[in-house]
Amino acid sequence: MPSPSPTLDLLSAKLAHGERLSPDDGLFLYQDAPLEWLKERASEKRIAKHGNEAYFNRNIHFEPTNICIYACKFCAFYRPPKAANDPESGAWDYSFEDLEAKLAQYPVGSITEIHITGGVHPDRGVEYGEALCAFIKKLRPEIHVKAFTAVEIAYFAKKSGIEIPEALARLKAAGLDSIPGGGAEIFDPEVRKRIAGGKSPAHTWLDVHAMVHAAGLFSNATMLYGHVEKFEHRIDHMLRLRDLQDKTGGFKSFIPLRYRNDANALSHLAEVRPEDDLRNYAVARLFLDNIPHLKAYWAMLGLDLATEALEYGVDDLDGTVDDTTRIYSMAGGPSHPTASVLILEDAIRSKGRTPVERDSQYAKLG
Ligand code: V47
Ligand code: SF4
Repeated sequence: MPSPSPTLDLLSAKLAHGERLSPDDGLFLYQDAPLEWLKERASEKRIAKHGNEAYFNRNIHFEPTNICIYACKFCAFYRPPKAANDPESGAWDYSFEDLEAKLAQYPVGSITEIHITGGVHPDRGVEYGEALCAFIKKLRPEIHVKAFTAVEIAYFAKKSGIEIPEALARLKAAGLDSIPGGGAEIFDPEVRKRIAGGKSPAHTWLDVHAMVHAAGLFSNATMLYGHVEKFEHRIDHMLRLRDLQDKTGGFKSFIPLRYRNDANALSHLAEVRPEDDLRNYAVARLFLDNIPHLKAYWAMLGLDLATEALEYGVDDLDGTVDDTTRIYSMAGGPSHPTASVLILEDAIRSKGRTPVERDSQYAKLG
């Protein structure tokens, strides 16, 4: 029987031999590959890497402030510094005592990680980041502190008048364990300018992560998609991550984030369809071949679609979250994102996978 597509046959052979896909191959996958074919190839790759297991962790988020010097167009979360004292503005700025009260809700052993990201507050340098990490470690030394995006860290260093490696060394000494993948958005300069004009450029994000890895810490990487970018921009984004990962090996997880269109300056844009999300996960699994874990962040996507994504190359659903994030609920994600361990385990089992609780470095727990 004649083959439906010589290019698909070629790509199947490349993947079967563990050959790396070129940017043109990646583009073909986005534009022309049937979704069923992508699902099968991505599942083969995730099984080769992780067997039948799918991961989750027990975590909470802490978003210290939504006051931000930047004004990314896709962001429903930030409030400008002038809103800080306006009770009607929706701005917040939590104290360390607020954080202590939040942590007190979680007995020792009930969470393994705190994920901290927030607005880039104009007054905060590295001293703030150090104090926050040290405060958490003093209260709860057993909790992994995954904190501050590359954008926040670049600003800490600038505000304190020091180089980024020094800022990182100080944060690490104070208790920082890893950094999250936020702030990457889309690296292409034109698209970045249109959606996140003013925010630090792609090379700063990549440089900060390279320095994080050189400091002996690991990090994650995100990609915000489904707004004004084209498929070539997504490929360019993943290519830059793939190149850096070849050099440092310091990324643990890649987290594609679908643009959500509630209450922000790009709300006129429609969101992409669930099948586009699934295609994006599968392409990421095949093209971005050197970042071990592919995460469907259910608090952004909804648990049903994140569960479906387990069939498209995803091996991690993130964590229990427990209604501690507002970045997505303010932009159109689930309004009170919380999942018990049982809910996450059931979701994973519903796809015939074995649930595995992990720590922040993906060591298996229990
Ligand atoms: O960089 C903001 C995104 C990111 C919207 O490392 C939006 O484990 C969609 O980094 N629609 C921050 N996305 C969140 C983040 C993250 C999340 C989960 C896990 C990890 C990890 C990191 O949130 C921002 C931006 O790309 N974001 N607004 C929006 N309207
Ligand atoms: Fe600020 Fe981050 Fe929102 Fe951009 S995405 S406006 S940097 S909080």
